[in-house]
Amino acid sequence: MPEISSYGDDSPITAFATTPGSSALTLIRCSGNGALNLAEKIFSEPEKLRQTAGNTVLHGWIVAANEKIDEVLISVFRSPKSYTGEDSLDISCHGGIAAGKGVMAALRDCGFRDALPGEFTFRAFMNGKLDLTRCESVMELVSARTDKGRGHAINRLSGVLEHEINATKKQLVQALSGVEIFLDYCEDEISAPADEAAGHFSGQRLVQETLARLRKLAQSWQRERIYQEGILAAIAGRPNAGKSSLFNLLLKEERSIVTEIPGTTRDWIEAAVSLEGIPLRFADTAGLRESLDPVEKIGVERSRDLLESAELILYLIDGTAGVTGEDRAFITGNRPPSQLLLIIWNKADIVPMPTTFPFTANGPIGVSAKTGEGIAELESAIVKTIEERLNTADEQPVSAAASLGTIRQKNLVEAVAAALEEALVLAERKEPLDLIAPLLREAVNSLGEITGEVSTADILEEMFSKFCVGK
Ligand SMILES: Nc1nc2c(ncn2[C@@H]2O[C@H](COP(=O)(O)OP(=O)(O)OP(=O)(O)O)[C@@H](O)[C@H]2O)c(=O)[nH]1
Ligand SMILES: [Mg+2]
Repeated sequence: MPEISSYGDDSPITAFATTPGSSALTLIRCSGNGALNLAEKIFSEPEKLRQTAGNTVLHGWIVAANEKIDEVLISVFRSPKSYTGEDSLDISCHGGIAAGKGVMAALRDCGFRDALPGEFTFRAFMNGKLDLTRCESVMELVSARTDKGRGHAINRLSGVLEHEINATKKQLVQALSGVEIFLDYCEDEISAPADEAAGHFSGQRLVQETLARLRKLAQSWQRERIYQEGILAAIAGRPNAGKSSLFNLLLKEERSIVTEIPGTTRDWIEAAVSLEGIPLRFADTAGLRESLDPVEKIGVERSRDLLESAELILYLIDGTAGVTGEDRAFITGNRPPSQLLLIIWNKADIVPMPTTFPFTANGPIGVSAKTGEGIAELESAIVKTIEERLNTADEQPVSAAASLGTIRQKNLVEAVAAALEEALVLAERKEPLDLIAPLLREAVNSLGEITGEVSTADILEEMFSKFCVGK
């Protein structure tokens, strides 16, 4: 097999589109110049394959060295009507490990090479089938963890973000055109259009509008990031407060060890759960206390580090011990400014939650991790706490449902906004237009980078290499 270190050729490639394992079917994808001709060599019906129209399905056998490897269905796509824009085949083999492996070996032997990560989508981009925002949404879709995450990715796959970016770019190009005309006129020493000649940048209003649109878009990332990565919610409290019991209850499985011995949990553990479409990563931590036991000590240190990075802390008070000095110190102490905190009174089955507390904080909510009492209320409070934070972040909601899907897009949108802000400051100061023009050009360029209209081989390779193989 040839050593291919970079994307960019159109040779026939193949990859598993499904993970080989115990399943009814395995799907293998093939694409590239000459892919159909190569496949003829190992298909029991070569003539049919040669003559068939695109978008058809053929039944037959994969045969190698006169041996039937598997009975398959081949979906045939002819260029340009395929995902990649090239001649392509999807081979449905029997599931399990052996059938797929056998077919894959036959494909390699007849000349297909293994696809690089994301190479099919890369080719779709190069052949003008998808812009970069849609390519990225393909990956988002594959890794979407909740229905909402899926919905947002589908929006971008249908081009909502691409259209929004192109619309803002159009506005900006319009603003830039007045400046460019002036600069051209200057070169030719011909008199300029009135506005620009008087030193006024006539596109200020357009730039302001574009900037407002981009700011909304940049804000959408905060919500989007949460749908993609989830929120880290750490359960904290003194030893024996019932953290592991609550963790298990929220997960609906016995993941963490629960005993009546304080200091049971040593190393923190994490598990993913979705609450009303919000993906959460709950972490059970070691009970916070000064310990002489070297192992527990390390566990507590590691838990404290985790608590620093958590976006939400569920702080458990052991109802049977009441609010201790350590509880109060944690609740009223310094924490990262963006960190959310929800106070929980546990063991309410033994000691009901008091009506007043010696601190003000979000909550408290009375629960019993033993009987399940109050857990539904706790789950609603968690969702509400996160939603409130998201709503403050979304002071200007993204009306057109266009939202950003990747940090790459977010960085570029912010770069565009920064350039436009600077351009507006210069325009306000009535600075010469040849200082404003480069900023506007830079902004237009960065918008083009978002959709991939402007791109370099390095950027593309870096981006697609993060995709999974077979996509
Ligand atoms: N009655 C009652 N007992 C509880 C409740 N929650 C936990 N317990 C008991 O309290 C003890 C400690 O529970 P854990 O969940 O292990 O407490 P923890 O906070 O994880 O403790 P460490 O890992 O040692 O920090 C166990 O015996 C639990 O059965 C509750 O709501 N009510
Ligand atoms: Mg524990």
